[in-house]
Amino acid sequence: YEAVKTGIGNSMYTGQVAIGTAGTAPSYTMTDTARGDHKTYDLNHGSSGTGTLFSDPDDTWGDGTAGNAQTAGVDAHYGAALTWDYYKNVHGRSGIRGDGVGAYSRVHYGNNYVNAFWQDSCFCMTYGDGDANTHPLTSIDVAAHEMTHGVTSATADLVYSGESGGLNEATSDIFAAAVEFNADNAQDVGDYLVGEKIDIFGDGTPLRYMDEPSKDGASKDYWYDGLGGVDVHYSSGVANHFFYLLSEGSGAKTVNGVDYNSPTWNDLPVTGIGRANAEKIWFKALTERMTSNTDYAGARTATLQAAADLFGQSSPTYNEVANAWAGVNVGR
Ligand code: ASN
Ligand code: ZN
Repeated sequence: YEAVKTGIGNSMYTGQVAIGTAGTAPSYTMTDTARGDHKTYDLNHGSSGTGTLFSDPDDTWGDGTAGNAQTAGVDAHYGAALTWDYYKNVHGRSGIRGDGVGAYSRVHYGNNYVNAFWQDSCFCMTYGDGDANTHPLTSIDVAAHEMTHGVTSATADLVYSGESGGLNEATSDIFAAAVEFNADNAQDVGDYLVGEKIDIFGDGTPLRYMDEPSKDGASKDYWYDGLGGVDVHYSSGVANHFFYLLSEGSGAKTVNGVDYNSPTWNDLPVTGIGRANAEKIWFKALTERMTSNTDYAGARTATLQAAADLFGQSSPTYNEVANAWAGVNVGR
């Protein structure tokens, strides 16, 4: 038994945060003993292997700038911890597979690499440093998005193409938002935007908008025959939109200082059931009802079954699930 150490991390996007570390002076490592020994490694611009496990003599990590190699490690390690805590505290799931075993993170992948990704093969996630190696893709929502790909693989295992691929991507965006809201970090408050911190476009706009996905110029707001032929990062828009409508309702609303305005396909209103209920429904549907080839019609059935199990088939909550799907042109 080794007592849990708590290091101090100076992150890029979330200020000063506590991170789980292991060891004793002068050789601490970025190993989160409270969360399945999740480790974070420095690829130092390489693109294979695990590079070097982050280590530090005084357990104070990073300086909040991209110029310090530890900084991106702090953000990735913190994002993994928040995601672990979310699944544990909100859904009673211990780790990605529910077996208490941590994954690992790799940062500083390649050069000017503007992406992040999950791999089942290593049970790990990897982050580039972004444009000019100065915008690491290590925000809370991106970390939660990637780690959730692991959860999806371990559960519904939605095939990453066609409509199931869009549902796979949406699941990552939905729980990315959920983790960010639940993190309650003053420097990165929860929102229904994805990637607003990493500034991929250089103009402060996010990667994706859940209230009206088409605002990104490519994502789809509503189901149509042919949606399965669209890139999974855009066909996800329909389920992201469903989740927003179900959580917050249609029309204009401000949440944590961000203005949203969510339309519906049928112009009928949807009354929000609250984020916490919507999260429970999507998680139960993902882990108990969806399978690898679930499509949008199947996702509707799966979430209605989950809502019936959780709230009852004659509950107002169940009816709003149907209304939110109708609002995105699924099963009207
Ligand atoms: N960042 C992307 C994602 O997680 C990488 C990919 O296209 N798989 O969706
Ligand atoms: Zn993804």
